Amino acid sequence: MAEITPLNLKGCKVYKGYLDKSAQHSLLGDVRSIVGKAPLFSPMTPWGKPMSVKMTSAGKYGWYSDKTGYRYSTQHPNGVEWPEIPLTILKIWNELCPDSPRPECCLVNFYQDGAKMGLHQDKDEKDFSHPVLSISLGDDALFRMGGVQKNDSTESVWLSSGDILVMGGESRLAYHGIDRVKFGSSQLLKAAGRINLTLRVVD
Ligand code: MD6
Ligand code: FE
Repeated sequence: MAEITPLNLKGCKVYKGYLDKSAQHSLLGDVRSIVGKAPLFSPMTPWGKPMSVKMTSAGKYGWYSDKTGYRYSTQHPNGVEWPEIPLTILKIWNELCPDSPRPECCLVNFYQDGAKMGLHQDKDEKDFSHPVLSISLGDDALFRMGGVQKNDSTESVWLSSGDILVMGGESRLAYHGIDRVKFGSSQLLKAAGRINLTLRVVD
């Protein structure tokens, strides 16, 4: 993969255009095979509303939410173990996070029909010294990045198919979210939608 210099978004590294079209299509095949084994579902927020983003996971752990809270689980809500994280996805982690241990969760987020994700911190992992790497596929999304306090100032960037973001160091616990998706802006998926993969070290 070509060396590219990341943009700095409040301490988070944004690698625009990291994956070319063929790499994006091959990842899409990997995502389809994950979803074939572990179907997408709408997690329930602790306050009892289904999230607008559908999810599933690969790896030892999957991210899960219901009225008792957010957590990692070794099983899909239907009772099966999560599929393995595909090697193509692990290879991207090794390229961009070479000093970090292997990720144990690849969370798959699927945005359709006006789905968005409110400002949140990723803090269900044990060790925040490890980064979270995120891969965008499909439609463009407006990603908002803030600071460690919920009311810190924010900056936004449009994430396109093939872009990769690494949230590590001081930005690891910063608030972030997806304000909106330009549905239909990418031709990667047959229908409109956006897929986001996040890789995390959990234990
Ligand atoms: C998304 N991403 O791009 C949502 N979290 O759909 C995240 O919530 C995220 O991009 C941690 C690190 C990177 C991310
Ligand atoms: Fe997040």
